[in-house]
Amino acid sequence: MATPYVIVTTWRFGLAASIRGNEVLAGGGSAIDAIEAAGNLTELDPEVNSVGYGGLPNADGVVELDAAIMDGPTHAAGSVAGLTGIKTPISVARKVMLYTPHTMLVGDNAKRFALQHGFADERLLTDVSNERWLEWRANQSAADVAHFDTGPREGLTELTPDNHDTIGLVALDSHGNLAAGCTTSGMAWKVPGRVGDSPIIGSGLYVDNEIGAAAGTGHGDEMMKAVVSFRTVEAMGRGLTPTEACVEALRYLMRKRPPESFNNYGAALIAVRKDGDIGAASTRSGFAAPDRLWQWAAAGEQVPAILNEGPYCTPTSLISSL
Ligand code: SD4
Repeated sequence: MATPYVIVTTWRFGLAASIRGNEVLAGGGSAIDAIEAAGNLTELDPEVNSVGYGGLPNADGVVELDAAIMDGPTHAAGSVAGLTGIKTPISVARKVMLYTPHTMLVGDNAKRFALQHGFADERLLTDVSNERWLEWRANQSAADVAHFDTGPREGLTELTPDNHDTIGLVALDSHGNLAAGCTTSGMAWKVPGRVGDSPIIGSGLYVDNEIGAAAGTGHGDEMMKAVVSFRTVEAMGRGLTPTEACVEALRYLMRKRPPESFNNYGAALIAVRKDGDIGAASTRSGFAAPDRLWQWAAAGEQVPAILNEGPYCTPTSLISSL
């Protein structure tokens, strides 16, 4: 019997991506094809300033992209980090999976690999992103702009409303197979060379074709310390619903890290189970600024294409309930 196909994605812009992925699934396409097509839609949209083309740059004004993709049936994965000049990093990640014996390529050599595979070298910084970067830089001290000269820093990366909004993607196809993806320009104004959670298998995304798939968005420097996507899938394997599993992984993260880690910034997860049940959870309703309302999108055979919100679990409520 055919499985009820479905795709789930992060953030408001995920709605258009989910609709795109759902078209692939409705045509009998594979989960991984749906993930790639959906991810590409967001990557190529210059209005989305946190993914692919039009993404906000690092402290040097260079757009550095992270992306990964994972296939359920083969348990294969591909990943790129610190990739410059290529508009569709999730497709490069898929080529890494298919055409190398490796899982992850970084920096200049990831770009070299992409060019060898026919990707075009293009300018990723739009005029809007460039303006935003110039504005940010004008308000920094020389030491801050240099970043590496500031000595050891207490606490966390400085967080602003600009810092985030990765697209995480999970899908189940009509053949009963799962896949996951994640693509981002990472934190705006990051230290050059910084790699977030998104391209890290188990952190930004994870799939077990017998259980389910999960993907994340949020404070990558924190999330990767708790391997949250792997935890979510593993929890579904123990019988939790997708939403319960996302909540459990976030609880673990917040129990391990100081509450201040989540003052300005959040962590959110989406998940799909092998039977088509879907869910999500976030540490807060808005990340860093009220206009960055946490929303997640879904579209599928039995799921209308809609944006969803919550559930939310604040550090204090979770910590006091432990
Ligand atoms: C990162 N996790 O690079 C990404 C950013 C993000 O919502 O998803 N923000 O840390």
